[in-house]
Amino acid sequence: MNQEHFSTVSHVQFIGDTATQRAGARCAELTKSSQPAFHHYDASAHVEGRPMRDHLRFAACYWHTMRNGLADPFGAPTAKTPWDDGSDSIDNATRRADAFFEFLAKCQIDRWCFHDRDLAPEGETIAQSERNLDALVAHAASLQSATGKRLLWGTANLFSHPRYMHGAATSPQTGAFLHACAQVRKAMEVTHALGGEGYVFWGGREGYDTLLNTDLAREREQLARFLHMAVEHARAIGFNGVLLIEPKPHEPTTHQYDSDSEATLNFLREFGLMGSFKLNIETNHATLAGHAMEHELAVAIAANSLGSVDANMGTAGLGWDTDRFPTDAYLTTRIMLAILNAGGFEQVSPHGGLNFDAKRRRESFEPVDLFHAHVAGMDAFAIGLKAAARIRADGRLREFVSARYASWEMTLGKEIRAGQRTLEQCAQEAQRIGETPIASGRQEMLEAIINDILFARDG
Ligand code: XUL
Ligand code: CO
Repeated sequence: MNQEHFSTVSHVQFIGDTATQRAGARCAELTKSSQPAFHHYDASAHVEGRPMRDHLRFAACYWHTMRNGLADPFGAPTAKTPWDDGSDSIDNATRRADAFFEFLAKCQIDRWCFHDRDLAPEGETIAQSERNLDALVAHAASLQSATGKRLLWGTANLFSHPRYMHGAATSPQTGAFLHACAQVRKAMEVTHALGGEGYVFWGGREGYDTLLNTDLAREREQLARFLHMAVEHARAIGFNGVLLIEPKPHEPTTHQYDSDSEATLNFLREFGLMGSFKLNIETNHATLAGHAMEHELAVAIAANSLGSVDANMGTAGLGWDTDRFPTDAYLTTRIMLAILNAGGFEQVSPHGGLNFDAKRRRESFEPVDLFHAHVAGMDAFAIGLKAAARIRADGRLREFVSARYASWEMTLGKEIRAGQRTLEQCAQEAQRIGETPIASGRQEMLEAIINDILFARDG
């Protein structure tokens, strides 16, 4: 990198850094001078025998971090981006990439994610768009080798251009479908060229605004065909990364066909795609679907289909996909508990990670806020990871759950599960044993146990 774009942020200190071992005083000083600092995340510190870096596998996203001017439906962009002249030139796109990789290095984030159109400007023709993308991919490849950063996943933006207003794969017109094929073919190839660990499909407009003008059955079939074609192409080019679908119920559409984990898994099963895709679960999408994030994770994990996580959070009661940075430590604890209980990313999805699909608030417009925001999210996940490990080490939760299902581990329960008992036999058994004692679910007790583990008692 020739030029420093974030000169005000020399580098983000972290508590394991030898220069900052005596973290308390140093952190206070850094906070005073408004320099961001890690208070909980220490990349090389071990939790459950593995460095935090490997547990959390953080990624920053290009679209919010580099391309989101922080406009909202009522107001102009506010973000200060001194490296960006606002033009669609390749020079400008190259400077942005430099700034982004400098940011990754200073913020100690090992991975990144992008859409084709955030990285390089769309041209007048497909060929021009591809040349633009090639130029930026070549630059990103050199930045990756200079910095050791890795691509978690790439994707194609099939929702911004007016041609996709009725959908991309699910458009009523073949023209949009064909353009989507061209974009996905290229985006997948460059993801592969950059060593991407995954490729994401988020169906932003793959749904409907009104059923009055929509043939839902036909559109779902189109989407399935498109995904089959994408799988065949991935195999043909030798891309062995994980293919991911990112469920979301709505926004911008009234209804999106991959609305939540269960609906998406049903869709994949119905169209013979189950073995080819895993899910990229996003917290704010879970919220919009009316689910807890841990519900979406549990559904995906139960189907051996958790692929990756878009780490953000919504705003209670607002109903928008506000994509806030995930600073809620209870939320991160629940997420990390689900992931650790499933064996960690290493076991459940070695190509997965925590991608900050998150944007700063419109009022947090200074470049240094990019650091404050990511550091806050990383620290919250470090807190969540350590808290989840403490909950697991404590063991009371796990013991309670296994005790709750104990009768299913006895001979009769095992035989029923194995399909060795008929309904008739079970009915006779019920008559023989009569009513059995029922145990309490003890939800409040369990919630108190978690508080007890998470928060130190006085004195
Ligand atoms: C939109 C969203 C996307 C996907 C990638 O809500 O989450 O940014 O993550 O297309
Ligand atoms: Co997302």
